[in-house]
Amino acid sequence: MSPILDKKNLAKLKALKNRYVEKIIEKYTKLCKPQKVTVLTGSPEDISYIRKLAIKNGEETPLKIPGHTIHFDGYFDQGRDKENTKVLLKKGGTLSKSINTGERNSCLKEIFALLKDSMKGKEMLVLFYCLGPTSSPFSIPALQITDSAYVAHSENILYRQGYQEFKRLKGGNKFFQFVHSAGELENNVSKNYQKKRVYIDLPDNRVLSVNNQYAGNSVGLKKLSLRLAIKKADSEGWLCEHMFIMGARIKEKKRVTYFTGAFPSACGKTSTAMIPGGTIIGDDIAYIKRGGNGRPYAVNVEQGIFGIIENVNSIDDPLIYKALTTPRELIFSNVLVTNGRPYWLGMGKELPKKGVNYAGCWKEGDKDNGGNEILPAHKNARYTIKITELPNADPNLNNPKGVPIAGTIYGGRDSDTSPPVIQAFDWSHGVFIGASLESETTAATLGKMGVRKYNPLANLDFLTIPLGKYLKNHLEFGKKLKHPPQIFQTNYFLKENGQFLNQKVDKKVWLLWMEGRIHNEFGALTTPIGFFPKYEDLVFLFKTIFQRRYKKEEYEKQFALRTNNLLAKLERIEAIFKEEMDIPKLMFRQLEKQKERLLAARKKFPQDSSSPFCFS
Ligand code: OXD
Ligand code: MN
Repeated sequence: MSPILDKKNLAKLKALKNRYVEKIIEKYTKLCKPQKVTVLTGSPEDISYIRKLAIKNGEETPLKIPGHTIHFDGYFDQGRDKENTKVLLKKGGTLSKSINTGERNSCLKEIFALLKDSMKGKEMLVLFYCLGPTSSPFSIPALQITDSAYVAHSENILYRQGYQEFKRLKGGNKFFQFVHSAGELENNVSKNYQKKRVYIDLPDNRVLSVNNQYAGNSVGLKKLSLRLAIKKADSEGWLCEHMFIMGARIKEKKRVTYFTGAFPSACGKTSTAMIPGGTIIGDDIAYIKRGGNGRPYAVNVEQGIFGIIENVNSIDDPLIYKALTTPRELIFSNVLVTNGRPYWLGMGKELPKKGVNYAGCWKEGDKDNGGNEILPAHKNARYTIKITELPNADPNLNNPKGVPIAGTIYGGRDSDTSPPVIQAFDWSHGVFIGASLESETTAATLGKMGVRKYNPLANLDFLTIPLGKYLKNHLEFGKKLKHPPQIFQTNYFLKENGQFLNQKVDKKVWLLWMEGRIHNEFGALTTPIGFFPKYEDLVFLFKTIFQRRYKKEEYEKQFALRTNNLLAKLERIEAIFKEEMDIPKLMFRQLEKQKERLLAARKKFPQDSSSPFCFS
């Protein structure tokens, strides 16, 4: 071992009795040449050390409220970088058209060259975590190497500690590894952002990431581990999904019904997981396995939230807003800071006209080099918090067995096609609904916003197996379940003349309708695209939940069957399916059947959109 690993740190490493781990540390100490290596075991002292180091290094600055800090990512590092994130493949290997890939040998050569000497003068942090609850059939140990105390601090909040899990490996190599360097820094942000690279190396269960800080690119256990776990799930027969897990609770009936939900980021995912009256297990990534009783069980891979802060305000997200404005451990990123207080877009307050933000010292009207106005806070600004800091944390958050899933929701940002909520006819129709998900792009990824993009199961950005194989796995997983979850689709973003047709809070009505459907408490209308809620049931739900009169005109607009738009969507999906390899035949059959049903409806009701009252 190298002399930069002192006795104390060496002892922590040696206690694991794991040659694989030691070899990895040796390899990257030699390559990245840090000034010193610190091994962290997740003890309270080590956790506190990281908190302080992030501040000492200037990666975070304390704010006025105790426990709160602010971190800034570079101006060009404000979202997941799809272009520079690649799955490495052997020469000649292929995946789906939409998955960004690179030739393994040349990409490894490139990234090792970028990592070379990248930690000179810096401290290498070696951390051990567990994806999923500890001591559980779901647990995957994960080793993180990074030169960023902000990354380590974020992981200490977002993930369960895993030093003991590594001991349980008894010298084995069944763990994921993540190597990250922010690279050379200028004003505390990665200077060489043009050389930002995130390479996913499946054969070695590792991801290498360099010249970035934004957590979606740098925090190994978040979206980087998702890619490795999708491959692992594929080979072991379970599902790894970009899904929240939440419990819908009906107090009077003492009933909890667990849902998973896949939404592209910034499309209402966290706010659905946080619907008032329910309890949250996770807002982003779920592992799902078959239980012995024929039901699917899910765990949250994480224990915290790296949430989008835009529009979090005391009316729409009261619990998160309260947590963000009272003392506790929490990291803000890329918000505006003025006099030690954080400000963000849509917080329900007037924002100061100057302060410090992701562009540096900022004042209203400032423009970037391209002449674009710099907003006070970034649209993808975030907060990082432990779920247990929220009063609605579900009691089963850390249950090693997971929770039984009765419903799955697919949701996208769709201004003109799908109604606010529908139920699939059955599992394979539900998989088809998920496989046809489209969504308008948001600030969570770099690039233009508001462009309609295909995003099957909201997981396309993270797939490391061909789309066809991924869909086949879903179909088979459901087929083997005695009690497959009911599948639903939601759309909170339907518009008319540029105005949203729904209020944000309406999602609670849709959730409780879905919950009631699972328990056979509501009827439904059979339409060409699935089951629709009946008007009278929604009247009842709006009245009991919000004491609001739900008008017939609202229902008719929201639940109109937009036949032409739905048919146009099917055409787009069919073209995509045809370009992919091996899309299961069943998906094409579902598509054909849906098209036939829509054409039959158009014959009967030839106008562009038909009222839901046409169906029974
Ligand atoms: C996220 C994302 O941060 O999907 O969850 O971008
Ligand atoms: Mn996500």
